Amino acid sequence: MLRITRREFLKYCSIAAGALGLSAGTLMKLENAIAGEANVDVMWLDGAACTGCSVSLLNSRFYTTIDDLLINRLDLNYHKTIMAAAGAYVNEVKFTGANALDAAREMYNAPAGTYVLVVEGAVQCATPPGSTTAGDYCHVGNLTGAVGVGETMLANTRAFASKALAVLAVGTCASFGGIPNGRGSLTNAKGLLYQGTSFGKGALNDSTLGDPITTPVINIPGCPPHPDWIVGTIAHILDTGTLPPLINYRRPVDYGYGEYQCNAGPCPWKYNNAIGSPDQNPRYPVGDSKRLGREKWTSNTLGCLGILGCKGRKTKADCSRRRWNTNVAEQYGVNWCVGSRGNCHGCTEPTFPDRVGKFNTFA
Ligand code: FSX
Ligand code: SF4
Repeated sequence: MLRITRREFLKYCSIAAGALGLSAGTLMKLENAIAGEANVDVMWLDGAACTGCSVSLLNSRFYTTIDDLLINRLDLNYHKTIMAAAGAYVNEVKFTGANALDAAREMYNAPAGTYVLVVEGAVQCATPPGSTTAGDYCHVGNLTGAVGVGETMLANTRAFASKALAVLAVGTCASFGGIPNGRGSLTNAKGLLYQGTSFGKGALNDSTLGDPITTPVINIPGCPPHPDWIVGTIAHILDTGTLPPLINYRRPVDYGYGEYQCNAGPCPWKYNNAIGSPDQNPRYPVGDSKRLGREKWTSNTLGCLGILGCKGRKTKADCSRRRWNTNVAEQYGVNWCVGSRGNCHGCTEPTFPDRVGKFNTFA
């Protein structure tokens, strides 16, 4: 559960009302629902994913630490990976006076628009052989307690999303389908609003799965997303009472989702390309690509990795500027994939993993 003051929440609701399409009547209901209460619930669901998004979140440092978030700003009661209890204890057994399953059901049964839903991982929508239930590839339990919702990630995600105030799709899987939707997948894994680049093919808005769900969705792609992108988006909502400005694919503009990696930092190799060398490829400004391949781990003078398959020139994010793994508040991190001479794999893009191109190219 996310805990903010009642005053902050009401301020958020009224300022965000236009963006969220909340009517005055809904706002009134919200005010009444939380009268005397000081918290807004956050439900975190995970489907088909490696859980790297949660692990990345735990590394938060730039804006604030995860300890500060959980102690002072958020009260995250339902997150199956980081809850103290796991497995049957979470959903079946009372522990320390609270039952996470009850908490989830309470959130679901509260008046509409009183919680935020976070989704990590793709939603698998296919009907497996021998089953008659769409989404039967991924079960998360009957978290709503409502008759007929069932246990699949698909059913739970749609049910919680339909009543949420807003939804954060954390990671490329939840945004676009990501690796679970890679070539050869049998499970019809989808993001919430998109499958790859196709809007209207997501788990919430594909009309073959039921009526489209219109709750506002913010996509924070990346495999995994940088912790600052997740925490910064949450902090923006809490601190300003507004949704962050979004650009294409409903991504927050603040984290470089409008800039190519080559330019955002800029990439240190971009201006280090043996300029003037007769071997230089003017399109991907590199020198001797065989030498580049052979020596990429040991030399820092060999220029752009584009010819080896680096996707920085078609991938939008600010890794090249923000970098990862800072241990100091408000200071950018120490390195990023390309900074350590590994190709950018295009993990923030809706075309990831197959349609951004081969991971590596050996010339
Ligand atoms: Fe996906 Fe998150 Fe990649 Fe993993 O769970 S965006 S596979 S880093 O962690 O959803
Ligand atoms: Fe840097 Fe890769 Fe862009 Fe080349 S393609 S400038 S190595 S991010």
